[in-house]
Amino acid sequence: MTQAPFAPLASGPLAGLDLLRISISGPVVHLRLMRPEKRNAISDPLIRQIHTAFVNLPAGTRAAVISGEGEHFCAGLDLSELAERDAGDGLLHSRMWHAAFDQIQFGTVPVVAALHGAVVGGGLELASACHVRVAARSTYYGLPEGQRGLFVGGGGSVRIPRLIGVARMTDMMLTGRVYDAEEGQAAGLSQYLVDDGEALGRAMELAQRIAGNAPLSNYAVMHALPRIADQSQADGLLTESLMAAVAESTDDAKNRMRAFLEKRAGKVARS
Ligand code: 1HE
Repeated sequence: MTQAPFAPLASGPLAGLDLLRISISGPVVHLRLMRPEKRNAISDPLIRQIHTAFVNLPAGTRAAVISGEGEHFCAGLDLSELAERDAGDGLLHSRMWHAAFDQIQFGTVPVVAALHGAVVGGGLELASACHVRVAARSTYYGLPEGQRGLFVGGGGSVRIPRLIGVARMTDMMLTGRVYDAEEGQAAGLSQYLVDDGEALGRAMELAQRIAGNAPLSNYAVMHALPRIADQSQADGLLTESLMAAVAESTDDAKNRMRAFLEKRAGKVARS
C-alpha cells in the first residue's frame, strides 16, 4: 500500500511540542518521541506533551501512530528526575502518567504503536496503553522497576496483565526477565511482528485501515470492549447490547450495510 507522505504541523496547539515530532497524513497523525539521546526516556515535560498531544489531536484525525526516534522505542521513566521525590509527589507523578496514558487508551481515536529496540519500564506501559502494537524484530521488553527499587506507576499493573497475564508480568518484574520480539509476540505483547525497519510502515497501513472504519465502531471497540471485560457477564451483555444498538443506528452503519448488500463494499478477505 502506498502511503501519502507525512506533512509536519506548522501551527496549532501541537506545533510547539518540542519533545514530540507530530505529522499528519490524511486521517492519521504520527507522533514520534524525540529524545533519542536519552533513549526516549519519559521526563515530566515529555509526559505532559504526550497528554497535550492526545487531548488536542487535529479535527479529522481518525487514527494515530506512535513511534520512537533513534535506536529504541522508549527507555521508560527518566530516572534522573526521581532523586528527590517524596511519597506525595510520587503519587501525583504517577497520576500524571495515568492521565496521559488514559488519554491514549480512552481518547478519541485508536492508536497503533510501532515498536523497536528497548520497550522497557514506562515504555512498555506506554505501548500497552495503545490499541494495536507492531513490533520490529529488534524489539525487546523488560520491566526493570524491581531492579531499580520501584514499582510500575504508569498503568502497567492494570494494562500489562491484561495482555500477558499476571504470572508473566510477575516473572518479568521479579527476575528481570527480558522478552525478545518473538517471545513478546507469542505472549501477546505485540499483535504484529515485522522485519526491522518495517514497523512504522506496517503501523501506518493499519492506522489507515482503522481510519476507514465507522468512527462510532472504533469508539465502541476502544471504550466499550475493555470495560465489558471488567464487568460481570450480565452487565457486559447489557453494555454490549446498548453499544450495538447505538452503533447500528447511525447513518454510517446503514450506508455501509447497504453498500455491502448492493455489492459495492469489499468482502472479508485474508490479508
Ligand atoms: C536514561 C534512561 C532512563 C537511558 N532515564 N536516562 N528504565 C530503565 O531502567 C532503563 C534504563 N536504560 C537502559 O537500560 C538503557 O539505556 C537502554 C537499554 C534503554 C538503552 O541502552 P543504550 O546502550 O542504547 O543507551 P545508554 O548508553 O544506556 O543510554 C544513553 C543515554 O540515555 C545515557 O545518558 P548519557 O548522558 O550518559 O548519554 C543514559 O543515562 C540515558 N538513559 N535510559 C534516564 N530511563 C511511571 S513509572 C515507570 C517506571 C520505569 O520506567 S522504571 C524503568 C526505567
